[in-house]
Amino acid sequence: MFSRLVTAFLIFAATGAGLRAQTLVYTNFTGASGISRNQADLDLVSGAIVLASSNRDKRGAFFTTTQFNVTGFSAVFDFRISSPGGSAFDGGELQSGADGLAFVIQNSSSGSNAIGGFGVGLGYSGIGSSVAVEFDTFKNSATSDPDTNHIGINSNGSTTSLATASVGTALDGGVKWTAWVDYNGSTMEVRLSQDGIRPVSAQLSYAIDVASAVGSSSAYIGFTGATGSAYGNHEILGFAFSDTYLTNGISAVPEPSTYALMALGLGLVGVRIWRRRRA
Ligand SMILES: [Ca+2]
Ligand SMILES: [Ca+2]
Repeated sequence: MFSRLVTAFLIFAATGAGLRAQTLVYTNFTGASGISRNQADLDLVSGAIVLASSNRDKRGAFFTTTQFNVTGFSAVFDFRISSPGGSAFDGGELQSGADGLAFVIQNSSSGSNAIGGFGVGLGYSGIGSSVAVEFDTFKNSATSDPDTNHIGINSNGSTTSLATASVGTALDGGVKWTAWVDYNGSTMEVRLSQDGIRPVSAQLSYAIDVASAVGSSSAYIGFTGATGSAYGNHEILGFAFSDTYLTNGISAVPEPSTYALMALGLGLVGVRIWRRRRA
């Protein structure tokens, strides 16, 4: 019940000499404001956003309707890929389950309405001025995929990755994954786990100038996903983003009750700082 009331917040917490860090939190997406859903569905029961359902040739995306600083940031999100099915040949292999999803930072001409290609495109292909972290469950020879279960860092709407890492456990096994993407201004790190605990070491790390890649110090933040002849159900369950890099990342997508307490705590801190400066 409470989770239906608490969906999305913007916190503006005072940091240092007048700088303001923006934190975006979606404990789920029921009644969520501040995002544009582009061919992606809201699951009214769970509050998840379904980027692409377990059917042929689906694609979907959602992005923030405002831009956030991307010169340094920390993000965490929960996702689930379930019901892998269908089949398609690629590279001489008959595969089932496809195609995956991506966390996307973009400043394309379509803005918050951006959506990319089906299938191998992961709903991301063609979205220019962008950087993406892909979670890819289908091995495409056209994009030099290393295997049927990997993560990668991509840019400028290309699904041929700049760097990849194989994942040992099936991404589309129907279990909730938590993923962390942290960018300190020079290196992007990706972590993921099924126990909700942020791994000490990154599974994938890549040096990249995000501001140059998107052509701006700020960009729209969101997700894309797609299916082809093979398919799966691709959901984003929750998402939190800080437009300031945090050394230890964001530990988890806050639970609705925890988040209400955290927001209250930050509010009180803000009041204290203000009073001290006025005194
Ligand atoms: Ca692929
Ligand atoms: Ca790939």
